Amino acid sequence: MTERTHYRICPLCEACCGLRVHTEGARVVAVRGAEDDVFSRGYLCPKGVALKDLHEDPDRLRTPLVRREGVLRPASWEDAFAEVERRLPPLLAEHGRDAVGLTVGNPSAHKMGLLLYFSRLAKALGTKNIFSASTLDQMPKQLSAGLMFGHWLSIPVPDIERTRWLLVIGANPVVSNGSLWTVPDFRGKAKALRARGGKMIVVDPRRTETAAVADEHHTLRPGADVYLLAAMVHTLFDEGLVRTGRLTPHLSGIDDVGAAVRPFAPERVAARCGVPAPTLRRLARELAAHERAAVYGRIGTCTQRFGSVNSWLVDVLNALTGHLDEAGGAMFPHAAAFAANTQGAPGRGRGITTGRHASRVSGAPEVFGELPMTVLAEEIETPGPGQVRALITVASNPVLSAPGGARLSKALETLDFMVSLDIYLNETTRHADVILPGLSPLEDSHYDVAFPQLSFRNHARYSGPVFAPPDGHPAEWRTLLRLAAIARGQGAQADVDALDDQLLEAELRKLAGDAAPPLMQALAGHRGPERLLDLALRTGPFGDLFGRKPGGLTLERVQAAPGGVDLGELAARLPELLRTPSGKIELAPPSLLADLQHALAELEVPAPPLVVIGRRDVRSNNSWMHNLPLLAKGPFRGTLQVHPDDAARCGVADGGAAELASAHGRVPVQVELSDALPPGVVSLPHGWGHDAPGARLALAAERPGANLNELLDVRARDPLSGNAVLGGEAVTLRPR
Ligand SMILES: Nc1nc2c(c(=O)[nH]1)N[C@H]1C(S)=C(S)[C@@H](COP(=O)(O)OP(=O)(O)OC[C@H]3O[C@@H](n4cnc5c(=O)[nH]c(N)nc54)[C@H](O)[C@@H]3O)O[C@H]1N2
Ligand SMILES: Nc1nc2c(c(=O)[nH]1)N[C@H]1C(S)=C(S)[C@@H](COP(=O)(O)OP(=O)(O)OC[C@H]3O[C@@H](n4cnc5c(=O)[nH]c(N)nc54)[C@H](O)[C@@H]3O)O[C@H]1N2
Ligand code: SF4
Ligand SMILES: [Mo]
Repeated sequence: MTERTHYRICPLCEACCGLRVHTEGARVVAVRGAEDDVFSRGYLCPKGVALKDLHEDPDRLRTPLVRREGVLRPASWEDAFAEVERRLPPLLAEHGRDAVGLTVGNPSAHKMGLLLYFSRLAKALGTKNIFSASTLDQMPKQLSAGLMFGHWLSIPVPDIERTRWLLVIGANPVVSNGSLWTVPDFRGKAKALRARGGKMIVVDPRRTETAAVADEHHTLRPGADVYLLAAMVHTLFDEGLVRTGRLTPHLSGIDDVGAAVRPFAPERVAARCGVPAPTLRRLARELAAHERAAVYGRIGTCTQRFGSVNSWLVDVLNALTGHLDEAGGAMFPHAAAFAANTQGAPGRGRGITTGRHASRVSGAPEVFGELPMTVLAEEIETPGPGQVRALITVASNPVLSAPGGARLSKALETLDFMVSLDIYLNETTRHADVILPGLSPLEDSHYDVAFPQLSFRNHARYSGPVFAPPDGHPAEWRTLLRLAAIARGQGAQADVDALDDQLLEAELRKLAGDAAPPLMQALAGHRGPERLLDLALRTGPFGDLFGRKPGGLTLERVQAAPGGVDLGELAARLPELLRTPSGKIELAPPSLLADLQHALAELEVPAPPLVVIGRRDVRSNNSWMHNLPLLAKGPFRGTLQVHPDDAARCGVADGGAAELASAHGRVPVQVELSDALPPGVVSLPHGWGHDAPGARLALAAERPGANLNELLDVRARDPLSGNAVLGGEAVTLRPR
């Protein structure tokens, strides 16, 4: 049989590598990095190779499951949708729209069909109870970017190929392959930075794999980022290092920032940080002195009580040292499609609003249309008007990925109805009444909807399906639209294509008025996500504007370039990108200024003797890739890393069994001694705990690991963004 190769963009993490999938007939022979990919240049990691295992995994669901007499059994698509129609609309009719909750998980950000269509389902449901992985991850960064620059996704990223000095705080891109920063082969780029005389500094409680390729590593006490960052900003003012350059006329609130950081002298906060005051001052001076420098903070800075303040201070540091929007500094990518900051009038906009409603039980404010994932359980448990009685999960596994999984599991059992769009019967979906599986990534087409606006270089890339989907298995956008039709009262038999036309035409009418019908006509060559993509590309900043800019991008043009279209290095975008009502960069949003002062009150709180933080591993991906042979083989990766001093103090040994406990839960763990951690800090990765009865993950269940989130406090949140606190919980450790 002849071997063929197919180009496929990897949908597993934010690096978005271009891959070559080699096939023989219906079989995957090999997966390699695509050398001719204009963006990733041949890079890939073991997870990309494991796409073969994912495609072939016998546990991956290929038909819907419907609960009959208490047991999830294979069913036809018709029967599955009929069951949804039988049970969901009556609940909505009796209890109102908020009676259904919707959770949207991480893979949704990596699937063109899910990302472009889940909002259509959300709108059809009309519920306020929308939850996503964003509030377990990056909502603080989205909030600070929204307040400063006017849109939730206007997030600057280091211009790594030109920078000479890079400070990485609370991120481990050598392992994670980058986040809110699409940067395949971070290790290679970091090496190149140093080879051209540049310097990389890592600030992290753990001496990470990224620290191993850096010039300096500073051990920070968990949760102390706010003090470290505020002390650096303090130093800029204290030592007269503020230089705002070209952006000066576009900046608002510099003096307010100066006043707000005055109490945060390095000498006052150094002990809390665990980083000496002279080092804090030197970091600020080096940042100011280097012509091409950038500060990058990620999940370690977000999943904290002061996550939003931290995210803001990172960009304040870049702005006050003249590194924002400058070559080699922190720059804004220019996405060819779907970026809100390329739409509407340039330079000014409506800005963002939060708190348009609040969660019913805890009163947590809405942020970016969502409520915090950690209030889901209480919204299901607490009776009264607006109680969540039905749930739809879309590619999300909150029983493992959110704090308080055991409690959530119990709550899910009490639901009147639950539907999951998911490819596995796992810890969360085992509670569903209906599971509707998505396609294998190799049966699906792809364009990165979100990540080009976070990419180290501008690009547009598309990949078609490697294999045709199995007969009768709908793409996920069709499944979402069918659910939307049911929620809209149009029934399970509604014509999905007609509904797709109708929704798009209504949007085009809003945007283009009478020009809508000819636009629909011009787009008629595509359906579904491809049609939305063609529209977005053609009307985007590099688009052909439907013939008005000959040579501009269309979907056809991107499809014709199998390694993608390179759109060049990052270029200055301020003030054009701004969408704040003032038309300025808001350096001093009042809510952030106010919250910073709350950090002072916590400065003197004594540190617990032992705290737990998370960890990522190259061969693992959040909660769902532990069932793939290529990734599961080798040493167990879900260990508790413990400093030898702590191990001795607690009486636990390398390889031994122990119990890790907090005020919220206790889990059995396997100990691994490591001096990468400072004494007083242990590390356990999240996403493990695959021993739930009723799940179908045969390989993962062989070494289930422990669920870190059982130890965390569901009430611990960043109050501004609603993001969960995922690090720094006080724990005790003892032999088992
Ligand atoms: N303690 C702690 N907790 C954390 C984190 C941490 O650092 N520490 N990290 C947090 C972060 S950053 C995130 S993003 C979240 C992630 O948490 P979630 O958003 O829950 O995502 P995953 O854990 O990746 O689970 C993905 C789900 O999608 C399903 N799935 C996979 N592919 C597809 C597909 O193609 N279609 C469909 N329909 N389903 C699919 C999987 O079976 C699984 O059920 O976890 C968070 N939880
Ligand atoms: N292999 C692999 N890759 C992944 C994922 C995965 O699960 N596995 N998940 C993907 C997802 S969804 C995301 S969001 C990204 C996340 O990408 P990253 O943000 O790079 O995530 P981590 O590797 O968890 O790095 C966070 C770092 O923060 C440190 N940290 C912990 N507490 C603190 C603190 O209080 N302060 C500071 N400054 N640092 C702290 C941790 O030690 C860790 O090194 O990774 C993505 N890529
Ligand atoms: S780094 Fe690995 S998982 Fe991430 S996109 Fe590249 S190949 Fe896929
Ligand atoms: Mo994430």
